[in-house]
Amino acid sequence: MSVVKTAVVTGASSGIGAATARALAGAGFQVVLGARRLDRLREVATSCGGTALPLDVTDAESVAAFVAALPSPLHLLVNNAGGALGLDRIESATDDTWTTMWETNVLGTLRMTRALLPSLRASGDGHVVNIGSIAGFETYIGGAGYTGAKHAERALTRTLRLELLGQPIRVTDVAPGLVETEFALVRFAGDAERAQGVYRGLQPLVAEDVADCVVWAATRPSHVNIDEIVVRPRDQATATAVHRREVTS
Ligand code: NDP
Ligand code: 8X3
Repeated sequence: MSVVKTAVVTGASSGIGAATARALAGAGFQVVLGARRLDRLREVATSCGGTALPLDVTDAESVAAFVAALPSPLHLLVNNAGGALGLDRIESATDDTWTTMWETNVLGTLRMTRALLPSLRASGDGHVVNIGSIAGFETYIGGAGYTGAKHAERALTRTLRLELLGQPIRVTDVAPGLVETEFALVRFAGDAERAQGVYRGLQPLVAEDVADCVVWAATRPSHVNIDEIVVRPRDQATATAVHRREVTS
C-alpha cells in the first residue's frame, strides 16, 4: 500500500502557491494551504480537496497556530509566500517596504522551516522546496530591497542543504523569472496598468509552469535531490534582458 504524502504550501491563495497546491493534489499529495486571505484560500483548497488554514508568515504566533493544526509527519514544505514591494532606488527606498520584504521572504521561510523540520524528519522522506527567484542571484535598478531578500533566501536554502546532509530531507530552490501572477500588482500597490506593463509584448510564464517544476522535483526518487531549478520565459534572458514584440493596441 502506498503512503499518502502530506504537503504544506505557504502563500497558496493566489499565483504560484495556488497552482502548486492544485498540482500537488493532482499528483496524489494531501495538501494543507496557508495564507492570509482566507476566502481566496478556501476557494483554492476546495478546488483541490485540500485544507485551508490561516497563516501570516511574518507573525510568529500565526505560524505557531498553523503548525499546531498540521498532521504529522509531513513530507513536503513549499515555502512560497513572498513577493516584492515597490521598485524604488536605494536613494528613495523606505524602511517599511524593505522590512516587509525581509519579513516575508526571508524570516517567513526561516520560521516555517524551523518549525517543520522535526515533522519532515519524522516522515523519513522529507523535502523543503523554497520558491526563490532569479532575483536571488541577479540585481537590477530599483530592486535592491527584493533582490536582497531573495539573495538571503537563496543563502538560507543553500545553507539548509549543507546542514541537513545525511538526514532524510531534500532541499530544492525553484528560481523563476517573469511569471504573470498578482506579483506585479502587489509590487505596484494595486496599479493594474503599471503591473500589466511588466508583461507587455512578451509571453511570461504562468503559475502552472512553476508548479510543474515543484511537482517534478518532489516526485523524483527519494535519493535524488534537485538542488536548483532556474526557469524563465523564452523571452527573458536575464532580469533586464527581455524580448518584447510591438504591441499595436
Ligand atoms: P502572488 O502575489 O500571486 O502570490 C503571493 C502569495 O503569497 C499569496 O498567496 C499571498 O497570500 C502570499 N503571502 C504574501 N504575504 C504573506 C504572508 N505574510 N503570510 C502568508 N502568505 C503571504 O505572487 P506569486 O505567486 O508570483 O509569488 C509567489 C512566490 O514566487 C513569491 O515568493 C515570489 O517572490 C516568487 N516569485 C515570483 C515571480 C513572479 O514573477 N511572479 C518570479 C520569481 C519568484 P495572502 O496575501 O492571502 O497572504
Ligand atoms: C520576480 C522576478 O525579475 O521581477 O522574482 O525580480 S524579478
